[in-house]
Amino acid sequence: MTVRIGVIGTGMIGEEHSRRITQTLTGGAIVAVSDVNAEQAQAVVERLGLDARVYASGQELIAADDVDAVLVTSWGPTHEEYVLAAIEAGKPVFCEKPLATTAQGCRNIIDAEIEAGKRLVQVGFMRRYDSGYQLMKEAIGGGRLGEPLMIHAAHRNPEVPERYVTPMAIHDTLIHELDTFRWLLDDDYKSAQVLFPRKTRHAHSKVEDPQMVLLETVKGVRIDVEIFVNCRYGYDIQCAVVGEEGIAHLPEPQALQYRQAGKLASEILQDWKKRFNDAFDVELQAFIDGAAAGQIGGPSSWDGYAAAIAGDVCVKAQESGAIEAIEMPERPAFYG
Ligand code: NAD
Ligand code: ISE
Repeated sequence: MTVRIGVIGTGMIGEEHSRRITQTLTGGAIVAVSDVNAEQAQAVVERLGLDARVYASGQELIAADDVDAVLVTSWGPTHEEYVLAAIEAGKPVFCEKPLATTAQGCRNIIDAEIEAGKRLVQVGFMRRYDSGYQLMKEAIGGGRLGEPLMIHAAHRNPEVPERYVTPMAIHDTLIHELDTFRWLLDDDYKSAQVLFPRKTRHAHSKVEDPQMVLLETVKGVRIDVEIFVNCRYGYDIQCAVVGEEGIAHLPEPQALQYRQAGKLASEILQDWKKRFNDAFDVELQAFIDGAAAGQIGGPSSWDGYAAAIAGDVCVKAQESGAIEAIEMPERPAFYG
């Protein structure tokens, strides 16, 4: 069975995901697209050679009889409305991060999904599908490291545009780590603090850069994450889990080593698309297979909600400079 997919939001990642579903993955076909910028949607149809109808609105696309499943890849503030509409229509929906821009928005989605009686939402936290992070999870779960005690991590981008402002370091960037560490450790957060080191001269006036986020989990694991979005040299994701019996480091992306001109060197990626290319493939294949089987798995609405709650507290901590408490409501049995 081919899962007939409608894509809402045909910008950068909407096009990327449409390309991979059409050219790399199996079992799915893009039959519908929609974007507030209709010309943009039409251009993607033409560039990718899709046999897809362009809908004037996301709501019409969701309601279409020949759309079995929905991809929401529009701007964050529009996600909640589309995910709710897909749940209402009983259609599986893959939603890029963030699930919603407020914790309340995520809660609304959870309530609707529970009301619908089955999981329909997969959130685009693709790091869970990255082979390096999966090895780390196995090492932690298998007890090889003993109990995890600390995580040292970094999320570095070469540069960010003018529209990237201080809270985006949390909502746009750290949000991936906020999900990944909960998943790696099978734990939740208890507190957050954000420190601002000396600012790089490469950052524009509306963004504090770099930032250091300090998290504590319920089980007492201490985590430090450096967010440095104008680091200049490349896109660099680092993670080391320190356990009682040893340390596990996230593998570096595969790269040739050169011995040349008196130097030993290897290239550093510049772009998150390449760094997580394989993870995006695996996550979307899982969504297509889940939609075909009527069984959606992977990062859930609850995970989107948990990351949003922690993210909101981190933004509060940016503003207060204090250690702020993170309180997670009890997880409904529906989410296992
Ligand atoms: P983008 O600006 O390139 O594309 C977003 C598209 O959504 C635009 O074409 C815009 O016209 C369209 N849009 C806006 N409002 C809409 C509406 N109401 N209905 C339909 N379309 C609408 O942005 P992007 O970089 O592709 O990011 C899109 C989403 O994907 C964001 O939520 C972003 O956080 C997420 N994202 C995730 C990753 C990841 O690593 N998982 C990476 C990049 C972006
Ligand atoms: C971007 O929005 C993403 O989601 C990428 O995965 C992330 O690493 C990058 O820093 C963000 O800008």
